[in-house]
Amino acid sequence: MEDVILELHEIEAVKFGNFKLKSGIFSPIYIDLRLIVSFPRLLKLISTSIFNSVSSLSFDLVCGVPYTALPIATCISATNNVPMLMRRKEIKDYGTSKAIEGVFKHGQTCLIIEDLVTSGASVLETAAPLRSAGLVVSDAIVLIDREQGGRENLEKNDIKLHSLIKLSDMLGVLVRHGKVSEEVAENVRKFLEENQAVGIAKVAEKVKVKRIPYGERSRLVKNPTGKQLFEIMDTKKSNLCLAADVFTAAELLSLADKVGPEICLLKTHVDIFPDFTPEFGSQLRSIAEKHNFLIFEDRKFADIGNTVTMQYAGGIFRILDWADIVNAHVIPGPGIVDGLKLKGLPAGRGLLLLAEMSSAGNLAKGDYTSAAVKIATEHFDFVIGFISVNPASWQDGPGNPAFIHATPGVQLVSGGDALGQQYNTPYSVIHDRGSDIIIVGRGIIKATDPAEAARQYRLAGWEAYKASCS
Ligand code: 5BU
Repeated sequence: MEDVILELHEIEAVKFGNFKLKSGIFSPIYIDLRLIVSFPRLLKLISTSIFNSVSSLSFDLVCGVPYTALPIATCISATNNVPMLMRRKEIKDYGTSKAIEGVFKHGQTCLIIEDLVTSGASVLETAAPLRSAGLVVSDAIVLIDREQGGRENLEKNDIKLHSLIKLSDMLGVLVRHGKVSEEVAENVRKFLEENQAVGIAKVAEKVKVKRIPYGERSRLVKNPTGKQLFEIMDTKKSNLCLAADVFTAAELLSLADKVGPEICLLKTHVDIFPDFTPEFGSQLRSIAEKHNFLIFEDRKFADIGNTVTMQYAGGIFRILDWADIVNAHVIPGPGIVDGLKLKGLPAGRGLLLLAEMSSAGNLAKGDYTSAAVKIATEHFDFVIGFISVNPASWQDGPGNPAFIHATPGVQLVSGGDALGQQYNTPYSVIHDRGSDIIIVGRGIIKATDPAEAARQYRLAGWEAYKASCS
């Protein structure tokens, strides 16, 4: 490895000094491996060394973490005849909208290749969509491990990190060859020690409100459905709501049974279904009981109080009979909540108010969001929380912990669709933005294996929740 280390230093991919990092902190070392594409011989040497170091592992495919590791993965793939996959950093709204490009079979093993690991977050971001697509990801190989908590983080997520060079070893080699003084090396060692898991600590600082665990919050809730929702989340270790936007009621029932063990909530748009029958409600409720989740009809009521009472209880769909939770816009003023409450409260149902929306250019912000919070507070017995996107940014943060926040527009990679939907990752939604529930539709239902995709989203959402509790 000495050759690689010395060459990296030679091309100034590793520099010593005082560098301001993205996080704002100053680092005595700076590593920029993007440069290696300009040095084909070195790129080849790195790729060969990486491949040789994983010769005892068995894998069917390799996938580089975008972008710096892509040329390394490409070299390994082409030289050793191992097929490669590419993960998109953003899912585009045209073409096939796939998160993973390339040909693979369910159950194949994929080795992740990375250039530099600090907290391990980038490796996890690549592992999640691979796993959702049905691939097995158990190992990752990195050129340089900065030894700042990445190994431990990945281990917690069942990924073993193999590294070619540990930063501490690199320092040793450079000191031995007179490239840096012992004093500079010692300064770097001290910096690394003091900045363990720097990426994670940085995000934690941004969260304004320390989270109270879901189980404890259930005790603060008056409404029986709101209380039950927190309890289910706590019991099932799930803050995942499936947006089951499939084409038929039959498909929805089959999907609900498959994904049921992973979710706390199933969200419907019942007016989509051409095959809706009066039995739909009781069929879905029995699946919900079997797997212990609640049902949320995303009806988005928006009329005056009198009209919404009829829309809620009557018509073909008789939503009140089977949906534990519905939601409403606050555009008509508080009368809409009075109307829905008239029917919903005696039945023990709960209501979410739309305080924010996920779509680009939506008007639910500022005073509108504040009005939703005020109306909710005045109807604490019936309103259980909000549809929100960034409650941590609200003037008083997510507010009363009895209220739950559910956020749509979630995928494992950020991006959007052709019609204005905007996606954030589970970690961003739960940890950074202070929400409680991730609402995921196409990220799960379009996956090859929706049950496995749901498991990945559940784990991602739960990890983010645990990180924000600690
Ligand atoms: P997607 O496939 O994950 O984009 O589905 C999102 C779901 O959440 C879909 O059922 C929408 O109707 C719903 N949704 C939303 O996307 N944005 C909003 O602001 C609200 C609901 Br409210």
